[in-house]
Amino acid sequence: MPPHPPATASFPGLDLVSGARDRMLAPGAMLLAGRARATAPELIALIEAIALAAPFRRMSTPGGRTMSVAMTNCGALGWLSDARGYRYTPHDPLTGLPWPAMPAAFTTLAGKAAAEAGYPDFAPDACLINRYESGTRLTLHQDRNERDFGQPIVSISLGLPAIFLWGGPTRTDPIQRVPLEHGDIVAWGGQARLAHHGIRPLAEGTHPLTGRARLNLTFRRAG
Ligand code: MD3
Ligand code: FE
Repeated sequence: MPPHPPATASFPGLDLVSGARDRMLAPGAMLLAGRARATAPELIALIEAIALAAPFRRMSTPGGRTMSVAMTNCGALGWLSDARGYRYTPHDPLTGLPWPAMPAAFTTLAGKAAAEAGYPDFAPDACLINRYESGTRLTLHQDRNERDFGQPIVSISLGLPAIFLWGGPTRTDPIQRVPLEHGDIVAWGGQARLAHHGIRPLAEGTHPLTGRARLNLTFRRAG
């Protein structure tokens, strides 16, 4: 037994030390715990500015349902869902304008995280911004609308915590639950790139930086 337990071990969720919960979730998938915590206030202010130009909206699924997650995008390409299917477009259909540019602070942080996870040349051209409130969920799915599955995906969690669900390449693979907290970054590539994943319905709460919401940035090389 070590003479002192790690300073954060008894306070799950309150570990303020970046990296204390780092782990490989599976080959190709790396949790970089708390890595976005220091820049979070800046990231949130940038999201608010993006949402003034390209408002959060709940999209329709090809099957005619309305998603519970509110979404917007920045970068050269934005992810869309509507009656015609899922795809990336250079313009916001709500305004007819190009999606707001991806802020340098986003690109830099996503690139650093990818490099730390073993993907050194990640240059995202798409950033999907998801907003969850109490009860909002994302059902199990794969991300397969991108051109090159050899490119990783980087996701940054801000605000309220969530339980991330993830399985394997087939729908019936066993599902792991991974708590994601404010400032956590996950990089997914290699064998993990086509894993099924989702978010459990968000629990109620308030966060000093995001209020009653969780924000997630998903960086992709789409084109
Ligand atoms: C695992 N968003 O928008 S990002 C999505 O928290 C999406 O909003 C979630 O899944 C969110 O498509 C989680 C984490 C993520 C993204 C892509 C993955 C996990 C992944 C691709 C393969 C495996
Ligand atoms: Fe996804």
